[in-house]
Amino acid sequence: MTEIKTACPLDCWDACSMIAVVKDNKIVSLRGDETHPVTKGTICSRGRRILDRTYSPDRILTPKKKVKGVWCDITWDDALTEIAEKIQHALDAHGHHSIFHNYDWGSGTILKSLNQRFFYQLGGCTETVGSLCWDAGLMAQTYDFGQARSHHPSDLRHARRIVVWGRNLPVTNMHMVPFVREAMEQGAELMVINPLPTDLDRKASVLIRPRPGTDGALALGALRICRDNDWIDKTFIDHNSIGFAELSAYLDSFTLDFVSAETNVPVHLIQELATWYGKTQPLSTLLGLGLQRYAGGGNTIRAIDALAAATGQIGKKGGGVNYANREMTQFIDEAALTGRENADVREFERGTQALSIINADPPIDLMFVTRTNPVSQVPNTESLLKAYAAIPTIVVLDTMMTATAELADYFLPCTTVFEEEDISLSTMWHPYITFANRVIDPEGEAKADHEIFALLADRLGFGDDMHKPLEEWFERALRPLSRHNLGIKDLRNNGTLQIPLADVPFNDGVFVTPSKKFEFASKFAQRDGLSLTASYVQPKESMAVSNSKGAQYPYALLTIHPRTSENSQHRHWPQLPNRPTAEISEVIAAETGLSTGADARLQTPYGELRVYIKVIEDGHPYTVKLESGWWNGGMTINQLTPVRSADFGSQTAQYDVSCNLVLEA
Ligand SMILES: Nc1nc2c(c(=O)[nH]1)N[C@H]1C(S)=C(S)[C@@H](COP(=O)(O)OP(=O)(O)OC[C@H]3O[C@@H](n4cnc5c(=O)[nH]c(N)nc54)[C@H](O)[C@@H]3O)O[C@H]1N2
Ligand SMILES: Nc1nc2c(c(=O)[nH]1)N[C@H]1C(S)=C(S)[C@@H](COP(=O)(O)OP(=O)(O)OC[C@H]3O[C@@H](n4cnc5c(=O)[nH]c(N)nc54)[C@H](O)[C@@H]3O)O[C@H]1N2
Ligand code: SF4
Ligand SMILES: [Mo]
Repeated sequence: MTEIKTACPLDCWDACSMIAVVKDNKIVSLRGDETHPVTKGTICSRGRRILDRTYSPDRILTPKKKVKGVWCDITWDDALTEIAEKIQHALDAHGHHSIFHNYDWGSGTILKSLNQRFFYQLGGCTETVGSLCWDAGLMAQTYDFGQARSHHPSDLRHARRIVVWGRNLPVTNMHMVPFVREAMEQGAELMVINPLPTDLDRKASVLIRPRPGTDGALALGALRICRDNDWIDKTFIDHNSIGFAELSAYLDSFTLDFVSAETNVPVHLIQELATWYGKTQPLSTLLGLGLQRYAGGGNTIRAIDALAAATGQIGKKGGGVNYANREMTQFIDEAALTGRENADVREFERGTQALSIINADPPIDLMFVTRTNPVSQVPNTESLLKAYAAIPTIVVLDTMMTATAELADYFLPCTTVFEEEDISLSTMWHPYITFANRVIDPEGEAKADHEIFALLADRLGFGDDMHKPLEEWFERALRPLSRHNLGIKDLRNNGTLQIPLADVPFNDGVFVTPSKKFEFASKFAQRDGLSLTASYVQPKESMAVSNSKGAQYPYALLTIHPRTSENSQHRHWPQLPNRPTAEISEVIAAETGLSTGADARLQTPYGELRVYIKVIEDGHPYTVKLESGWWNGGMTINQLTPVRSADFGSQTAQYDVSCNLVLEA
């Protein structure tokens, strides 16, 4: 038996390192790596299930080609030769923009950037940009701070109060929980702001259940109270920020009555929120991604940034508005792997890709899908299915059949992390990267993505560019670390390496904005056609919620991240339910006559899905919870969601949707 260190590649806050126990080229067990400074030996069920997926009977281990609607076996040689011919044909007929690389972050390791390199070496391609995930918040923090940065996890112990604002911490970021517990053992208090219950709520001394999509009004209302009571940090405002006067002028309309009506939050809790920020030092805000998936999602994050900055919570131990850790990207040179410089790329936003495909000129001849399952995960499945039906050839690289692969013409089986050598990192939270050793030889005929693309490149005449020793790619990617005398050798030796970032971002009072100050008023935002300061943008659909009796869609629908699956990846463990479960409040149960176990139709303006009902006791009374990621027999959760963009970045607003529930006759 040997123990080999590897890492979880999933698109997750935690980026755990793992230890695989191997005997005769077979992994006999998998556990968390006790030596990881943050994740300390525990992994979640999603990480564990990468092992189940590796050995699953459902895994596809040979290339497949669909012939007259039926999947048939094909050799690698034939599959790659046929696909290369199709690429050449598309290039000759319509140029490189007719080849569409549809990718996302289903696996977040460094070498996956080589997938893009292949397409750029064709001269360019069409590729997906924008985000189903976090872009509105990233953009907001770029306007305010210059970059989204997070405190080192261990810094939380300095916080006197912690506000978990729209992050489902025990489910999506479980390794943060011990840090919260430690801070609380030292006396910190906890507030949770979330329309839906979370497992953290019982630890909280204050719970706020806003109407979905209205947190911007809540933050601005609290800031107005702080300003009116002089609970603001004048030194920070005068010396380290610009634009507070402009924001302050806008705050007057955020009266308690207005904010309470808008957010459904009682007046005393708005006041409580203001005292938390205004009268506590230091207070740490742990922001999630859920609250920016609305029409006004970017402005919501700017409003929360402003509340924390004006009350002096920035640049201090135990403070910060912790959303993401984009500073990490300065040390990982992705561009050195993608080689984009001379490529001519046409960009389709992920969320609006259906329309872009339909209207494309030149048209899309060939679509490659890597590291994503868009049919399940992109809002408004119906429009996507129509668009994909018009694409002559679809090639999917994956390990198992997915809602998207079902539509493909070729399925190319790729390896799991255990069968590859790579580097895992996350830019969502902590500053540690881990070397993922190759633990076993690939099962069946599976190949790593970069190998598949290198073999295709051989057939198109640029194989030399893609077939470099992996060490060379690692060195190129980690070159920025050399200014700290660190590199791939240190990573290999240590297994896990800390990227040298400050534990407390902006502790010198210097920001990376154009003014080098925190920008309550951002000229960059204005340049992008947005308001100078944070403003409140109502959600498009949930305003009808609880306001209009008899509305066709009287409830808000939140399709949040699933507890036991990474997006759509583990939706069939332990067993694929024939339909998903919608959690509803007692108020909705009373209004609709639905009870736990009932079979219902969940309707939105965009589609309908049969669901089972579970009545829960807590949460915003007019909000329905459904976990995303479920798909089955051509049905997905996203058939209920709209093609809608948030205000900032190229972010989808898939939580900004209303619904109704009807008992199935
Ligand atoms: N178990 C599990 N963990 C995951 C993932 C997974 O699929 N499963 N996915 C990973 C990925 S890709 C991501 S992006 C992250 C996401 O991590 P999170 O941001 O924690 O998760 P989300 O499900 O996006 O939404 C977070 C919370 O936002 C709340 N929320 C929704 N709307 C509002 C609102 O208007 N106001 C407020 N205050 N709260 C609101 C939801 O109720 C939910 O509890 O998780 C990662 N971790
Ligand atoms: N309604 C609703 N929709 C959502 C969300 C929501 O909360 N609600 N969340 C959004 C968010 S935050 C995100 S990040 C997206 C996620 O959207 P996706 O990234 O599409 O999500 P996954 O379901 O994780 O699909 C990843 C796919 O990549 C495959 N894969 C994994 N590793 C590799 C690899 O190394 N190579 C290749 N070729 N394939 C690999 C997996 O098997 C899986 O099929 O979904 C978004 N969609
Ligand atoms: S999914 Fe996240 S928490 Fe789970 S093992 Fe992977 S990195 Fe760790
Ligand atoms: Mo995400």
